[in-house]
Amino acid sequence: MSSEKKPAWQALQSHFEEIKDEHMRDMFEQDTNRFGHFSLTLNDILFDYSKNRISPKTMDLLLDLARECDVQSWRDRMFDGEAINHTEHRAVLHSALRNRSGKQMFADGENVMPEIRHELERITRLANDIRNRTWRGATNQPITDVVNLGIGGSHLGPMMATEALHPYAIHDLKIHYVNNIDENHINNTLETLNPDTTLFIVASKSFTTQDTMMNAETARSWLLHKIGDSKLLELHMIAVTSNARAAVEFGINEDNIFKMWDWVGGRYSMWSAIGLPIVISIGPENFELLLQGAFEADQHFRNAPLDENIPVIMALLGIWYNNFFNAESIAILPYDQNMHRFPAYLQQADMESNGKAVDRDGKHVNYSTGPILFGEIGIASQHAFYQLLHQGTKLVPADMLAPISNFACIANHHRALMSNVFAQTEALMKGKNQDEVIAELKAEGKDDKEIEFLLPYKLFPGNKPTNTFLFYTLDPKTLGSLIALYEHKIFVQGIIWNLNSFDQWGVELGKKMATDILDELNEGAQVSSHDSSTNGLINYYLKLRTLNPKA
Ligand code: G6Q
Repeated sequence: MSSEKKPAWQALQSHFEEIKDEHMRDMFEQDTNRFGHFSLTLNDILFDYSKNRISPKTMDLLLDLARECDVQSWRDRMFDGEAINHTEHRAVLHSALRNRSGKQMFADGENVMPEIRHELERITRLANDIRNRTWRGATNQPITDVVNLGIGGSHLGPMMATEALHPYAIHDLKIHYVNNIDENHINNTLETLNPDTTLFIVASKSFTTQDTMMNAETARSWLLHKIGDSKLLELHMIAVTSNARAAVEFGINEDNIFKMWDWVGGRYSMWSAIGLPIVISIGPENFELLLQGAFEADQHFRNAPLDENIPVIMALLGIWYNNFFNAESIAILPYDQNMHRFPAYLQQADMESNGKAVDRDGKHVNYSTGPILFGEIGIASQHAFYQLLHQGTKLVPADMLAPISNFACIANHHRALMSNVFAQTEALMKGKNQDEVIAELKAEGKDDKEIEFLLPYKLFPGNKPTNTFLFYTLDPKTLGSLIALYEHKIFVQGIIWNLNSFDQWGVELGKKMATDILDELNEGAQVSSHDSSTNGLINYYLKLRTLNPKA
């Protein structure tokens, strides 16, 4: 049965009519322990969801929806290694990569744990060799710079995590990321590097992705130009891929190829050897803690009752706004500078997973699915787009994330930071009403005419929902837990929308067309086979490109 025909969905629709105009201000007044009723913890992570437009009845109905959509049995099917990615006939087992239980996990009837442990040992050895300077380049110098060449799922996770865990990074080793086929990216990166002390990781599950392969070829030429002998290339280039044959053909030594599996999707792969830059940066022990944090979130997701299950609640709140309030977007707003790529990471995880309009039965859905996810560092955003959150016409539910303490912790900085977190969630919830605005303007000495004029501009409607995550500090374990909570939230929403969250056919069309157009650009003759806009753009490009003989 399609999701919106479920009895709980219908009940939520009627309940929405009852509650839609209620203000959270009143809800907080009516229930003085609203925070106690609507907050949960996982280790030191506090999840406060009390500033949402919900009542106990809303939560009961949303939980009914989760039950009617069989969230629990789908969850078990995922952890049991069933091929729930049905369009690609694949299991979805990123949780196996961080399975610390000592128990077996299966894909296609095969226990995947021995291979996972084996690869983890291999990346640990490699990372240690680089970190303790045992790994030497062609001129016997230690590695000072590691460049990850990858895109999408082979880029965003490691980049986000190395940034987030910067305080745990080894100091005399720099990690760089190149994902863009635009030559500016690799050129700007190579400009600062010395081939003798640089190691490239070609990170590509398929080892066919145009962007990554082109960057890998440029990197290989740059290395060969300096070190000359192609046999020495193996000291400067390694690969992470499930296509070992292509990596060997490219010139990478078999011993330096780290494995990926079909049952890990790119955007869920930072826990595998794709996380190698993270291991090199923060060290194997810290990487194990990252895995441990994710494992603990997995355990929570598997075992906590639905009404105490953080990712389930996160997902249901998202459904509430997306499908009943018709909110189109969500904002991810970390109050930790090191989390500056966290929104970008979640953007892929969420939008590539649930940005779909065809359900598991091949039918076009007639309800809204994955939201537009955007975000930035909270503090910077306050001075940029929060205006729209506070006074715009759109409802944008937001997640705020903040550490109670951080590595450098300077009290005046950190207390000021935290005061902003608390102030923003309160301001978004409460808003500012007419009486408050008038009293404030009077106190400023404004006359009645000026007050009447300014009043509409100074009103804040409030009733804007936020979730707040507070955690002691952004250490590897906490980061692992936070990411896994979001992964499971996305999973639960996919189940409720009856989607396959683990394929991504939507990225294919543009890729294929780009390949065909590249042939036309290489040929260089004027084109007429496309629509008039595309013909016009290509022909304009071909004309002006003659200005630069290198273009
Ligand atoms: C992620 C997607 C996609 C993928 C990239 C890179 O889930 O599948 O973002 O990770 O297209 O693919 P390769 O790792 O195969 O180069």
